[in-house]
Amino acid sequence: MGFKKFIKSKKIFSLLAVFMLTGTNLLMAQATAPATAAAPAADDKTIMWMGAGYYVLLFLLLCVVIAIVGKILKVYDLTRQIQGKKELNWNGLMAVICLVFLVAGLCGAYWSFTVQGSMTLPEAASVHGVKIDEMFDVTTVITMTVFFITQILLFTFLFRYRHSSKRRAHYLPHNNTIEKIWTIVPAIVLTVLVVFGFFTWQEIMNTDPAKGDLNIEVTGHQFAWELRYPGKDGRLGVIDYRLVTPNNRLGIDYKDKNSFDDLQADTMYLPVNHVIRLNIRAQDVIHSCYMPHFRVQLNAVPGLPTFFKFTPTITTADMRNRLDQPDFEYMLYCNKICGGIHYNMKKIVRVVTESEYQEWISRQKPYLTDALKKDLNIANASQQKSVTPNRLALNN
Ligand SMILES: [Cu+2]
Repeated sequence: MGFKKFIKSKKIFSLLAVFMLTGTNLLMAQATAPATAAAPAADDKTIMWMGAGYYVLLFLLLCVVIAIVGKILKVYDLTRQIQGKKELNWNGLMAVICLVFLVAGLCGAYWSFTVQGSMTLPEAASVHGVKIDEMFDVTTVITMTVFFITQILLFTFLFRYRHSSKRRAHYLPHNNTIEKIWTIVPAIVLTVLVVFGFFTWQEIMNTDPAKGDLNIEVTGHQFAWELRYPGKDGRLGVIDYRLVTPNNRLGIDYKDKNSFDDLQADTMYLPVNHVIRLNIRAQDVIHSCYMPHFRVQLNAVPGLPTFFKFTPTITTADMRNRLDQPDFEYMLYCNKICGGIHYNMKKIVRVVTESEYQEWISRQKPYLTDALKKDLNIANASQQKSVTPNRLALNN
């Protein structure tokens, strides 16, 4: 086979497509659960290979079935023609296939709503989360109504107005009324949705900076989140990126007296029904602060401190009871693929009662560690040393 013929060969391309499909399937396949003692890693690999192979085979089988049905119909049509009978009505057949496709598609849409729809978002555990869900539901109902009406119309029209030698197609070059309807109706619906979204967003973001909001700082860096809580003053000290050192990872400026009682924490504790102001920062690349249960998501952008206010409404203990999962935890994730170990950027979030929160916060360690104190003293001493000779020089 010549080279030109070889690269034009459909069979070669089909095989290549199958190999690429298999490869992609294998590369993208992820084990659903981490390897445990009961199901070691080797078993996971076998499941992955079997899963990928199964779908490739299923796809090939479907192609073969379609090809065979097509060939059988073709042979049937040719036989009828040889016998001098009327040839097969391909237009009618296509019209029926359109109806079958409509029914199968609607069943598929129903299946994806009932099976996958329940996986979209967990129960909202914050005040504004309920409003966001309402907005989501309204948008879904409107778009799905349009989806079902248009799909049913599209395929039933294809069936109803299939080609017929007894009928001539109606030529409709332009109709202003139709143009107006399909421009104005979606414009009104979209305007309502956008205005609805705008007011909800305003309500969430433009709250008064009331006293008593709990300020928590969350700083993203490759690849972890750092938490900082204010001390008794309720205020977080100023940060300056130029002050970042191994012992002062956030670059806290100790010229600001609010900094001295700041606390560091490993788990994010939130008192229930308390307004939380999450101050979001990033140190290197863009991260995204994502807490799905609270419907909180905001990018963490280097050099652009931002915040998100929310009020958690369900304690971790309550949620464990509701879900009947004794080890359930709320989580803070990074929702921006920020590098190789992006998946590692998660923190446990615990919503507790006010008294539990007070007890927990009293046990947290100050950010100003002994090592950092030592660092700061060393810095002061060296500064003094460098200043003294200059003064002497000036005096001379
Ligand atoms: Cu990240």
